[in-house]
Amino acid sequence: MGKNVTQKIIDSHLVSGEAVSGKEVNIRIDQTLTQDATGTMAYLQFEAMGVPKVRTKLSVSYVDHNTLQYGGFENADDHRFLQTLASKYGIYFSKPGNGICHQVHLERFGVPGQTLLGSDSHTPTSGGIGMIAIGAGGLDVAVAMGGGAFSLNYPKVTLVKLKGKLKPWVSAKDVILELLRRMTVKGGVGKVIEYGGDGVKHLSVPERATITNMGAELGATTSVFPSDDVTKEFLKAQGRAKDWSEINADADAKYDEVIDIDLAKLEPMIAKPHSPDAVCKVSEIEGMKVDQVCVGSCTNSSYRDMMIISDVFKKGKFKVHPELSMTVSPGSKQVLDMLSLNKGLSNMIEAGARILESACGPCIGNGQSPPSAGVSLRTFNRNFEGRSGTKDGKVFLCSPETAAAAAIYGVVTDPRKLGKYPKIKMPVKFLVDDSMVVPPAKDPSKVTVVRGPNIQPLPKQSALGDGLKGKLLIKLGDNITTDHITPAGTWLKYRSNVPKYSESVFSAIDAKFHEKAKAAGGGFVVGGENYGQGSSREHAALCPMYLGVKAIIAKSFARIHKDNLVNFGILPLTFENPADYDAVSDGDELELANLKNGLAGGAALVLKDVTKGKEFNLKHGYSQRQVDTLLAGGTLNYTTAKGK
Ligand code: MIC
Ligand code: SF4
Repeated sequence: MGKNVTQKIIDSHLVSGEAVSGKEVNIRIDQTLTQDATGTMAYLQFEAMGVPKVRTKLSVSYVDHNTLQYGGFENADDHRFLQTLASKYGIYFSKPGNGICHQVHLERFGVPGQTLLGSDSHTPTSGGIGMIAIGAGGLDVAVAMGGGAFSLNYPKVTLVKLKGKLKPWVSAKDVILELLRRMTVKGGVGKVIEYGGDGVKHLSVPERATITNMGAELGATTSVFPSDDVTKEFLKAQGRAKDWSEINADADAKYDEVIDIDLAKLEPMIAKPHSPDAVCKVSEIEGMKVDQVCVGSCTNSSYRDMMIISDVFKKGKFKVHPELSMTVSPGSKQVLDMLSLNKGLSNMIEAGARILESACGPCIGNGQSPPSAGVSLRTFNRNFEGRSGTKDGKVFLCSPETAAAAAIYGVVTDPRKLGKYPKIKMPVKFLVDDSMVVPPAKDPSKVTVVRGPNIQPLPKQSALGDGLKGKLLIKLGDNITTDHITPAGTWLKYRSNVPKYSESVFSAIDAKFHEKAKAAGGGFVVGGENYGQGSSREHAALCPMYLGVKAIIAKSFARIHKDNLVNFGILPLTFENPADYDAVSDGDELELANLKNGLAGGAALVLKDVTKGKEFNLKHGYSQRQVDTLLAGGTLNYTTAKGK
């Protein structure tokens, strides 16, 4: 039987397990990437494994999240730690300013047909180039760097069949927003979203990458495009023709689900606050006053996206509206360099746009937070409440075209009103200058890893006993994001300092949570559907673990977060009957007895609400590996014990 693109790549990397959807398999990882905000922990974990040099084909350590922190040594210390560590262990180091990890990886390192594991949830961006690129917690990436396989549930594969061609002023972002509208933020769980159909050939690699990037918001394992002539041209233009190989689905390939999208019928779309799936047509909210516009992020910061903005402003045709603040963050040094050479940058500067560094910036709440109750239109991928740094800020997600229209008129405007659509040609040759990528040392013995005071040791977890007891510390609703659990923004500088960062846990919901949790000696957390959606940051498990959280009981979990909880020895459990969620209350005394038997499947896993005098059945769905990991108190304990 024929195979689809997903199966071809996963199956050729299978180390163990059966290729049956839903079953756990282990795959070999060719490449890894980390970014600074998750990287410091990942490398501390890698160091703890005692491996002298990475065992991947390629590993890259990027600095893009926390590049320009206000006042203090923490960032610079982190960067120095990351750079010296990379040099010592055979890892390429992409300096701050070289660009956003996903954009740079697509341009300079991604190879069709290979697997990539990244400690950032938008790692699937490289699916645009025909890779199986998966986001994971730093610990999983550390294991992969050490040559270990990556465990995942063999996915279901959804074919998104693209037909025809996009109309002027409608672009790749509108495709993924339409998909989010149809599938919701949970619609992709357990699936790889594979793109096919005759519409694929009309999309350039960066456009494909916009789509695969935001597949993360569907909750998908990853998203992938075939590797075809368009991919070949892109790699050739990057001076990497030798990295190309063709990967197409076989004619008789099977899919678990097929979704049709007629590109020609799509209109400009926009996601309303506070969820990437709250999507409507731009025309439905036209006229709403906009306070700021931000262009950039790993979703929409390619040369093509920047040139759209530049062209709209060309020759002083339009200016940024006087009551609005517009920022532009080109995705990489390559993009910025090319814009500065072809004067694309001066069109933007002349129009009044503020040019920011090639980094994540406002996307992660690092600067340009909206004014109080202000409206911000962003070409980014996440608009979770408070993520921008302004609690009552209203963030909308849209294409660069829609962002440009709003920047000019100061109100939400259908970009089709802007007149003639700029024709942006993909460069035949990109400007290639990798001087901000530092290769690893030839002689690692000469390199000393430098650790400033912000680099704190990893906290430890003890092995699981047979029972857990404690208070229900906090009861939460549906779609709790990792930004709720461990916020970024001004807290980012403490990513290497778990004791300090733990003070941020649930701070937007209950500022005293960390004190309460500590005073109670830890306890339980209850959540609704899709608990832990969003980021891959393992701090969302590590910090609650530090505060003594023992188990999270929810209606359902987001994939990466669930894996992170297991990695750090916190039990992610679900209610057998979701209605039982309503029966428990904040402050209840909870008890989980006979755990070992329950986890082994020998007995029901029963949650006792001592306060209410009630009992509820729970489910776990762990693989044997996960049970063993939890019993050992997390992956580090488990792998160390296995190694003995
Ligand atoms: C994000 O977009 O939420 C981040 C910041 O890139 C995270 C990683 C992190 O929290 O450091 C992600 O997407 O995984
Ligand atoms: Fe950076 Fe934003 Fe992309 Fe996360 S989503 S990697 S913060 S640009």
